[in-house]
Amino acid sequence: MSSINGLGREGPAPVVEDEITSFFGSAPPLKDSEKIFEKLNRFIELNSSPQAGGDGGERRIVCVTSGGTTVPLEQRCVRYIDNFSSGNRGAASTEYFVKAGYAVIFLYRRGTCQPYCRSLPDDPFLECFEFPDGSDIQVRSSHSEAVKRAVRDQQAAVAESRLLKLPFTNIFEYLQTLQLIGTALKDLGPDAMFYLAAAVSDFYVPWNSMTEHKIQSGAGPLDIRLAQVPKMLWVLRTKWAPSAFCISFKLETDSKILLEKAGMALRKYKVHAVVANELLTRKEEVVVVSTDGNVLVRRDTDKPGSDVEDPLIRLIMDRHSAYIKESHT
Ligand code: 9Z3
Repeated sequence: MSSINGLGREGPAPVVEDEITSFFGSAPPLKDSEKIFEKLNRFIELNSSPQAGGDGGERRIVCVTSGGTTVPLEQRCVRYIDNFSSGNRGAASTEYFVKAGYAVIFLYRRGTCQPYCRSLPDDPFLECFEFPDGSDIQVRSSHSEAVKRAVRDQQAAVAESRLLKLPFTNIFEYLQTLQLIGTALKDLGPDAMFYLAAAVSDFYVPWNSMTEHKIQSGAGPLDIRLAQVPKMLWVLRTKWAPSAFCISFKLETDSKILLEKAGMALRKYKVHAVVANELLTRKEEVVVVSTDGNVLVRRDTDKPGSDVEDPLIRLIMDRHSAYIKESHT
């Protein structure tokens, strides 16, 4: 049987499944996995009730991943390899999804950009407050509007159960938490979406071949063999949440290969679209690559402070609506 979202026979070889089993089998246990699971199910339940959508419908839920994963080199980690991502894309996209009525599970790298904090200074907590003439602490007038907006919007999103934040640092935590989210969202079928903006490591050191203690520099030059991280997109699309609408991202620094690589990812994983972006221009424009063709999405340069995520999320939401409609016919 074929379906609009099934991977069918073209999916990657079954060897991927063995790699995935071995990745999860050898990974250190996810801390607080039961609490995370409970939080997730509560959030999904609250947003799946007929009242949640407001106009009688259920609220759509999107998992936005954000920030880069680390690859530890030691079990008691002192050194790690990192992946570039400030988290701005994920944070901005989350704000636009919430504004549009989605409930967002924000799976983010600790310490990266957070929703509603983008207009605050880099070190918001310390920069935003002052003690005028020895009186009590207060928000600096120059930051007052931005702080009020950030606090109000973030608290409203959390109070209305529209935002659930789940942190990760390394590749193990990221993929284990994504698996929990994927399986928890399975029953939502096409109403669920994955928007995978996190920069995920391609290579890692398997936990059982990693040294426990800090690598000693006295031992001379270091040779490390990195294994390939199994392509979890495949398992997300075929097993965890096969009916969910799925958007992945492709980042390149060479514009000449970007669209070709995005097209390859689209065909290989049968995601519903790949958002292709180049490192230097990622805040200005992206190309949404899908079987309907390529769409260039640009930030509105006439509007100061506008985000490329504004038109991008509108386009993705329209595609999601069409997908839900198609899935029900
Ligand atoms: C992206 O391409 C994101 O748009 C950025 C956002 C990481 C460029 P910032 O967080 O940047 O706003 O600073 N994310 C996906 C990157 C990635 O690792 N993609 C993999 C690939 O290109 C596929 S999962 O192969």
